[in-house]
Amino acid sequence: MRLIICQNLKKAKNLKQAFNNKEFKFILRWLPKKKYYFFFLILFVLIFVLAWNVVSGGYDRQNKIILFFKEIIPPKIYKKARDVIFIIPDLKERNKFLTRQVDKFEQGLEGKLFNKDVVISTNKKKKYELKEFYLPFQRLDLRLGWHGEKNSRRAHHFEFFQDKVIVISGEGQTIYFNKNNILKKKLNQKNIPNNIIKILNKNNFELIGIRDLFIEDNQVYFTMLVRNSEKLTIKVYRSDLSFENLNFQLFYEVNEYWQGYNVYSGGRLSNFKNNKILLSIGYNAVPSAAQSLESNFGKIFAIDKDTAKAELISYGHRNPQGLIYIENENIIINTEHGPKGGDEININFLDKYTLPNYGWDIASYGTNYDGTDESYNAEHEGPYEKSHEEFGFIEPFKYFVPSIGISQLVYMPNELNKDSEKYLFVSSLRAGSVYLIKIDDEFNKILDEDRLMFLDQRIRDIKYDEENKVFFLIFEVTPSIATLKELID
Ligand SMILES: [Ca+2]
Repeated sequence: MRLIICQNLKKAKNLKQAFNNKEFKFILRWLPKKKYYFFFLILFVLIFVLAWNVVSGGYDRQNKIILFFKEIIPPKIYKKARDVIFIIPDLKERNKFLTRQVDKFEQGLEGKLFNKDVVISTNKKKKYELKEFYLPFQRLDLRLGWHGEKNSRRAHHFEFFQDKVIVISGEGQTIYFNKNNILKKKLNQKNIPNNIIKILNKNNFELIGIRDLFIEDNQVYFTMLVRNSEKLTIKVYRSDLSFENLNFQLFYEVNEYWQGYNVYSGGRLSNFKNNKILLSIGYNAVPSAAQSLESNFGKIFAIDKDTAKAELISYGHRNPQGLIYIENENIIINTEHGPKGGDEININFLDKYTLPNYGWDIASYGTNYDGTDESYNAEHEGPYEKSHEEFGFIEPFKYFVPSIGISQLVYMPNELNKDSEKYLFVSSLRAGSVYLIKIDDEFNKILDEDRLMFLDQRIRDIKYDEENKVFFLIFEVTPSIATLKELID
């Protein structure tokens, strides 16, 4: 309609002629009566807001309406719409983001507190105080997409050690700060020199990314993905703990390679029992590997801290990027990314199972990214099986469709919660949320679910500090160290 009016205005020699035009009079007759204007105005605003949500990054990845529109509109079109129709809101958002980047850059290693907010859970309306402190690391570039290889070096991880927090950047920079500085306006971060770049240069490795940091018995471990003459692999390094200098040595390597960068590497470390630590390895886009006992991919291993001998604990994993061991219960809980849909929380009851199989790449509640549903497994034709149990696999304790981009989790035993119940706090990248999952005493049932949502954030790592009664998180878009403390009314 606007187009016709504009065309008429162009054609007409003067305004009077334009408004006398037959076509224009026709339009006028069909224009809604005054009382409908308000309705149309609201409709227009709604469409504008919805469309902005579809084209911008700032929407809830669990919102089914927006996801539906995203599904039917090709990415090229909504990216074009973002750059043309929504240029002003887009630039405004971009400007806000870049201003924050400059602020982060200029404050150096201060670890400045730059955001304070109250977040209310969606279901139970629990209130949490959120604080965000700068991390002096590079931002995740959302416009590259989460699978951009550069973003692989922008996932950062942290660990507590006594009264300190140690953080490793995706590029291997190590820093620390005093835990109690979260009560102040600055974390006052300090750099710890390390030999990671030396290791890379000496071995002619290209760094693909750091996948976890873990501390036990005064030793620091980290996992690293490297490219070595065109092939990729995963390695674990270890150093005596020091705040002056970290001198890492090779601790464990799988000596198995995959071609081409992908995001299915796993790489989490966790405490375990019998002088061992746990390591998760993803399937690395190698078909059938997760189901094959000949391959290290798609597995969770326990590695002896003295001999570095690996014991296979479980298999059939896709991309396990969350991993904990609960000593009192003798269970391992891992999270893993599904394909499109089908993110999982899996429980390994060590007293009950021997070498459990979690089903990938035969069973999954998700489908392939391209919309097809053909299983990757060479011996299993046709779509992924939904039921795990029917095929002798362990059913996920919980699965998420659509995917939340599941990352790390924290177990909160009864004594740490106000209601004296058990909880899992599960962080997510895609959904920018922490899920509060109330579970029964036997880890068999979900009693209740709640969610804390942080729009425009991706949460890579989460841990609970009992001393300050706060969760520490890593948000990777700015990036920042965030803290979450429940507010008691
Ligand atoms: Ca599974």
